[in-house]
Amino acid sequence: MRNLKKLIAIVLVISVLATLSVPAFASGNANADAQYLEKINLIKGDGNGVNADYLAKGTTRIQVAVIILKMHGLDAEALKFSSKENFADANSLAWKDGRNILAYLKANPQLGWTGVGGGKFDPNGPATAQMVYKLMLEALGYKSGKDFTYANTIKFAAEKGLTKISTVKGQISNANLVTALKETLDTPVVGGTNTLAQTLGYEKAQRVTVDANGFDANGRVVAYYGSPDSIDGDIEDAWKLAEPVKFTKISSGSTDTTATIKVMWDDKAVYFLAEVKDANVSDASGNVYEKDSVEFFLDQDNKRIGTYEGDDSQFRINFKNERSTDHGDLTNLYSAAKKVAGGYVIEGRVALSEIPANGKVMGIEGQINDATGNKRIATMNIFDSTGTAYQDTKKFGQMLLTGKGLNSVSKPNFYDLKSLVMSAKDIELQRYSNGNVVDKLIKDSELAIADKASTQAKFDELCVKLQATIDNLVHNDLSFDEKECRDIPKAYKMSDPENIRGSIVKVDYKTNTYDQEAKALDKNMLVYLPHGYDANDKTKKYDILYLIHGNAESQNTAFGGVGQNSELMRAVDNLIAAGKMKPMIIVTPTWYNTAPYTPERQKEDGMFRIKNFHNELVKDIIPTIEGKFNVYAKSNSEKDLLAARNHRAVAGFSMGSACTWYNYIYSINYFKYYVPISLWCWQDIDSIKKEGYNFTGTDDEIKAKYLAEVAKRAGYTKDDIRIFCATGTADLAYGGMNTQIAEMKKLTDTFVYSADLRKGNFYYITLKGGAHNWTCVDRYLYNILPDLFVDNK
Ligand SMILES: [Ca+2]
Ligand SMILES: [Ca+2]
Ligand SMILES: [Ca+2]
Repeated sequence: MRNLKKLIAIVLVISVLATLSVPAFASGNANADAQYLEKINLIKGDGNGVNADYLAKGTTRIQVAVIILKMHGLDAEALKFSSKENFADANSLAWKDGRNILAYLKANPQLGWTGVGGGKFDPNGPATAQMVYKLMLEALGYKSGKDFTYANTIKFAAEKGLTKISTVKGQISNANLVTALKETLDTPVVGGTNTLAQTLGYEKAQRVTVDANGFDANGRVVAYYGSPDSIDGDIEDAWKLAEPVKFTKISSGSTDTTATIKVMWDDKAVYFLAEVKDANVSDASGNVYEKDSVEFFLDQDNKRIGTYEGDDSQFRINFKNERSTDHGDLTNLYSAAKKVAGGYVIEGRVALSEIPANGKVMGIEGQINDATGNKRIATMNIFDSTGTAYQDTKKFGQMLLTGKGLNSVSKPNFYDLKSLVMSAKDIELQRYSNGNVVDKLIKDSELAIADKASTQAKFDELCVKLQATIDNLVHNDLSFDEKECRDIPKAYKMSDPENIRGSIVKVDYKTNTYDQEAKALDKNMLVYLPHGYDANDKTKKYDILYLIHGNAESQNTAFGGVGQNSELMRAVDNLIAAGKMKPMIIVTPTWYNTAPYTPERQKEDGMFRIKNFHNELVKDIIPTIEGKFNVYAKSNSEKDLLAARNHRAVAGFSMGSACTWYNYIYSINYFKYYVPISLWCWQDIDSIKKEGYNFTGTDDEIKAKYLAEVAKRAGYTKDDIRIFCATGTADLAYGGMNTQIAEMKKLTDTFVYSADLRKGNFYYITLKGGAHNWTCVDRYLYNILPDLFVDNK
């Protein structure tokens, strides 16, 4: 029955046999019914679509024949049919392909089209109510000549509930035809309770009514069951089933750009099609979100709690199909982009972890980033007018899944396998003793994808095998100086069961501004405690990491808050459960003195706060935390805290990375491990001179020498320091970190560069395409955290 939905190629050529006396609409619902039938491709109109003119026209016999063939899924076959045998008057039909249809009907008399006598069909002749109801009754499974006679058609049809056009005399109009088709689709088939629409794969002939912007009565987007033939940026007929939803919320700026999005779903995925009308398309900016792009947000379980959970995602795809995300697993996205006249099209597929069903509601949002040159001039959303859905799932709206019929099935597709192959190709297989197995499976998968005869079962089998092989890669003993940056495993990203899940607690503390005012402050921080942490078990001690956020972020950025379950927490819980990382306490303080989103915060001197945060960290935060939890420090006296240096690490992202370097400079006696992510050392050359250091060279040379000298003056050797750096090639910090780290690499008595920790104490991840966001930070930490505290006795 798929042909039914798929076929659109037929343009019904209708000679205007102007029987203008027929009423335009036999029923008040003809318009709505016509739209529905157009959506399911039973009618197409006559070149200008299904409009009032079309509906007012008289219906011909050939039109009815085509629609009946469509209902039986035979239209494609019939259109291509070729035979010398045909009705005598076939050539009276101007539509040449239509003559194939006539030949097909002639060759298949069991379909009931025996003609009008004299070997003729009279294709342009008028269709009547009696004729249409006869065919409708046959579509429902009743047999003409057995269950009813032609003469008795109208009466028999009425007994079965088909009455709406029974009083129309002579030629019916297309509006009458629509009415009869619709009432037939809503009627049970012979001997059953399912309607014809259900039998043909439509749950209901009723569409969910939506307003002009595409929302239902509850303000939701409606997704019908269906899947595009191919994720390629071409808009196939399957998309006709979907309602276009407009981006009506201008969340920033102003623009003439307009856009719509359509959604569909099947058993494995949600699909979206965004059509953007944008006269000025640009990807000149260095920031992914400032290029012309579409963002698609999904919260599968519709909890919309704020923090992005494992089932939540935000994917950004620009007009060149460059993909990025602030939250979510890009391997769940398959997308295509196409530039078209006056704009661009994005077609995408998001693989589901939740099981979809009719009636299920998911959280959804869409955003258009409209660029001109290297600037984003406006953003447009479906639901959110604040433009902050990228960090807050509460801003999403909702999407109703519907339209799955009794016979509906997902089309076979290879997209999950294709995505997995793409991520498998990024693995440096030479590092693993069993890497060749993955390599073989990649090749097998590519062959299967290219083979038109491959079945869904084959794709699924390869997917399972390839994933299992990747999960079980075993490092060989070869030494690698460059650190690999593996993606967080899908299972880690998505799942964090209670029996491995840690907890987040909030800890209050007192501090002060550590400036001339020395103003007293009450602040709080979050503390991640690994699964199984038992406050009463003083014999089990934990290493501890202080993790510092970036600009405009907060103590909640990394873990989301008490009771929440961020991607980083899922990765850490899974790493610890798998024995790949030591169980550790992770503290996320804030270097801001005021709450997020207050005007006061905007006035804070970030540079000063970053440079001086070591005072608060060492004098207030560390004593509070390490006097409270089961750590290696015997007490929170300065002496005992210093003695536990080997069990303490400091990490930070962006401004937090600058802060991490300052903690190296000013608190090296407190920390053995440093994880600066996406920012270089900000210490200025004047300060270095004022501190009594007289190095020469470029700023980077001076900083590198200074960092080495800081360690030496404190009495530390290369064995007492570990520095694990990271950024991405698309990160604003990439250039600045490169030049500083290149100079540090030269100072080999302090900084020994190697990711093989048997050889070195210092490495630098540079993730290809990695940008300045927490998706990348989470991935760096997934790779770096297993290297913390492993060399401690
Ligand atoms: Ca397509
Ligand atoms: Ca969710
Ligand atoms: Ca633009």
